[in-house]
Amino acid sequence: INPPVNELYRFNQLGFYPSEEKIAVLDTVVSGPFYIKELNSGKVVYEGLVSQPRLSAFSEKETVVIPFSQLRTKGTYFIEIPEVGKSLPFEIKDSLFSSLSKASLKAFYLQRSGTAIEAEFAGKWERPAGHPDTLVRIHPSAATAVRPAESLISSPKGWYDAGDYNKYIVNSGFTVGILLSLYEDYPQYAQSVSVQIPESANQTPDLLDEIWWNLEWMLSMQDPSDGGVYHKLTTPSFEGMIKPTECKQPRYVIEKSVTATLDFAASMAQASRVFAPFEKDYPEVSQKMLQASIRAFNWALQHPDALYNQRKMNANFKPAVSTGGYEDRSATDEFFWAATELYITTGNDKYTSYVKEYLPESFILPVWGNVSGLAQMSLIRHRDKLEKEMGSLSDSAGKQLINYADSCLAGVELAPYAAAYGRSSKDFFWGCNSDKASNQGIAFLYAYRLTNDRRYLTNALHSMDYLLGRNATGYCYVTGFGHKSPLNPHHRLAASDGIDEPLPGFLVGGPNPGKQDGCEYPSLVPDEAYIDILPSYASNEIAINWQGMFTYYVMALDATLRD
Ligand code: 9MR
Repeated sequence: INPPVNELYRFNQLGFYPSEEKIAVLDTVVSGPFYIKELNSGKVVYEGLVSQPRLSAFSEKETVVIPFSQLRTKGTYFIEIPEVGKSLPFEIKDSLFSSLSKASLKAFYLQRSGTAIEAEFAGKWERPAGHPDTLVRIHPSAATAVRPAESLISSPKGWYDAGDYNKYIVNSGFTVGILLSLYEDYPQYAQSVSVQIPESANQTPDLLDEIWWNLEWMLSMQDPSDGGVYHKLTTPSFEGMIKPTECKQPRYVIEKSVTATLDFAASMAQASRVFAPFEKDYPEVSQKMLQASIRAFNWALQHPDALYNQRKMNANFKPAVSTGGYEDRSATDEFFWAATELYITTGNDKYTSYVKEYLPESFILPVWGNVSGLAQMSLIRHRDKLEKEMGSLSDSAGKQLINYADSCLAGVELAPYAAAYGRSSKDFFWGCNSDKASNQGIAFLYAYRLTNDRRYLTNALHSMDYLLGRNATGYCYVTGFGHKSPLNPHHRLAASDGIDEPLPGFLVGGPNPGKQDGCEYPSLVPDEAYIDILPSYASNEIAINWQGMFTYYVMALDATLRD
């Protein structure tokens, strides 16, 4: 008799590396033996005992762990526990993350605004150009004598922010920052990755070509007369779930803000040093970005209180704007990031006082609303060229990061899904798959690079296993990957293209008991509060900042573990 396939088996749906840890989880309690069988022959290749039950810290859920790290032979297998049934098949193989890595970067190409997406690069996801953004209006909140309200500027290209079609500087700067950090941390790897985009034939790595698509747009968001940067380029309200070419609402640039201007300054300073060796394809951009960064930083020094507040803005100016706010209560972390990147790029001591003043007391996971972690990562990364005081600030940032990683590992042996991530109800909120799971995974990778302690690398892999299937919903949270992945992400490009499969390679936001979208979720247990339906923007959207963190995370693992 053939026992039925049972989806209570949860594991990384991409499979396992031959020589790394291999763990599956059963989403219920049994005891006794499990068997790993070869798919074709049904032959038992490994047997072991399931763990003691592990209890969730915030739900009634109990799991058992199925460890089979000693099985190191490449092949295709399934798990079988007599009283439960069989699992779906999985592979043990090399280069586990190479196609996911490429797809995660390629997703940015698919997200490009203002250009036709060609079949040569995107296959069936080709589409005509939309949102040229060559005639963008100055919103009254952004008007000056030189650029009066309703006058026009050109601000093309860039990536669409997320499921919506707007372009927001805060989130763009953050995304560019984490992707540039990926390049700076793994330059050889990044140079070896080609993802077939229109620029692939040039001498510059595809990762940087893709980043340039967005940097070029960002440069056009700086007011040439004073150096301040518009907070966003947006329609007054969100468009419907329609194609780019069907969008008719006017597009505006909205008032300058200190957070947008500083995120711009930071990412431009970082980009300036990263692009310097690629003058052949990008002549003069390095200097141009540095000048833009310095001007932006100076504007921010003169307007430290220019925090974007959409409600206040709407009380004073028309048309009212209801799209993404990316509001912030403080710009000290943005000052810290911008000053750090400007210091690293220029060596100019004038920036050190801000770095000293704003250095936090602990490591802070970088998210769009708090960018300190990007600065801390840059300080750590550039330790060798930092002198005296800056060098010791870098050392303390390194210690803070290791302390953070260690704090995540306390009690991890008893984690119900055998990962540091996902053990606390606080791990689940809007965008948590990136802002917490991927982010923490990256912190483990940093701790590994700083210490060479393999425990950190293993835990980085475990949190990736979590995202790719070893979790409470059984989803592999990346479109187009795994046997159960999101089919209906909140993504206008995917919803309107008439193609059944979503655009591939995108990480979705993840479980979020806050359910701000008002959808009917199957459960409000924190790690189960996820629903794969189009309207669920609070659990099932995609976004460039989330994608940027995820791309860093999967590419860094690929770079570290590929043979
Ligand atoms: O990623 C943002 C998340 O941290 C916030 O909690 C949420 C509500 O303000 O907004 C998210 O960003 C959205 C943005 O405002 C508009 N584009 C879609 C973004 C992802 O949902």
